[in-house]
Amino acid sequence: MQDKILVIGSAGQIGTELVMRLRDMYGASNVVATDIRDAAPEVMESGPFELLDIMNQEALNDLVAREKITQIYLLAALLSATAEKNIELGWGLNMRSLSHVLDAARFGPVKKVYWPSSIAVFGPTTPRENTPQRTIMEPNTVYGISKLAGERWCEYYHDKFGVDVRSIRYPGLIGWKAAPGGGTTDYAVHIFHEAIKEGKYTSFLDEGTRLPMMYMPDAIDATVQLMEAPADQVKIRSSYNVAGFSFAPEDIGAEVRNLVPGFELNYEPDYRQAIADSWPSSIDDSDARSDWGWNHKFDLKDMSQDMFKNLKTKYQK
Ligand code: NAD
Ligand code: AKB
Repeated sequence: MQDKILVIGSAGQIGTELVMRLRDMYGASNVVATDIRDAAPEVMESGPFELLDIMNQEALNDLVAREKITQIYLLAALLSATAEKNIELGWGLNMRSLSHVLDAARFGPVKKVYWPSSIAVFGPTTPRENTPQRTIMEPNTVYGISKLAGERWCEYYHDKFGVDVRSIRYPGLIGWKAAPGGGTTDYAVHIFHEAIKEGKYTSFLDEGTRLPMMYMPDAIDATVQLMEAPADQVKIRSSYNVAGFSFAPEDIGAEVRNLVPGFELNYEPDYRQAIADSWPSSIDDSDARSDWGWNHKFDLKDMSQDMFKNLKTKYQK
């Protein structure tokens, strides 16, 4: 039977790109994009789009039944910086959305669920370099606590109720198609926009703040690769570490300067610095590589060149 896919949060940074990839793979009419706000024109015009508030469990269940949904990708969440400013909404949205979707698979016709976790599950007591899959996890942000709790629920629903739920701990994601949604790693996207528009950028993270990052095409590849893997290759049902490359603001600044001569980078760290300081600098993703063949393609230089080329074209239109 042809899978019918529901994407929740499809107006966001990841959804904007993931919906288009899923429509290429499964056929446009088989991917129902939803959000609480309008999505990018290409998402809304290339296939079905509906407004859906994931806090409304009945609306979710109605849509799943009406559209005969068999797979759900849950992307709605408050990210680290925004959640830290709104604790109740961060915790409420991040936890209830997941419980509504997991129950749609436990009690309903949904066969497979994708839910992203984050490097934010780690905390200040976690080993920072080459952070292992299994290690000390004491996150000290609302977002990180919600992601760690979410991972435990995913494993629980898989082990107790047989729900085929799959997850990746994304690092900071960098893409040119959609704006980032309120994370601590967003500076690595803003820097390209400001370099092209103004020739300078003031980073809200300080010099020396080295974090794990990934270019969006690699993140989308990892996501669909994990979802397509045979179930017996998906040995971790909490969430997989995946890595691309790591850098600090001055490293990406140097790459940007190669593309925009004279580019000026300044630093004004704010409350997001403490969040970044609690996260790993680099990630060991050997389980993802050996279990389902994950391999990243882009490094810092490739990513910077591709981002610059695409954004420059976008601004010239
Ligand atoms: P985003 O903020 O860009 O998009 C989230 C989308 O969810 C938005 O379009 C928003 O309108 C929608 N949304 C909010 N409340 C909703 C509700 N009640 N019902 C339906 N939709 C709602 O986020 P993103 O960057 O696309 O991230 C998607 C997922 O990936 C999140 O779980 C996030 O934690 C995770 N993640 C992202 C990154 C990253 O760097 N982007 C890194 C690690 C993990
Ligand atoms: C954020 O900064 O909140 C996200 C993430 C790493 O989860 N980009």
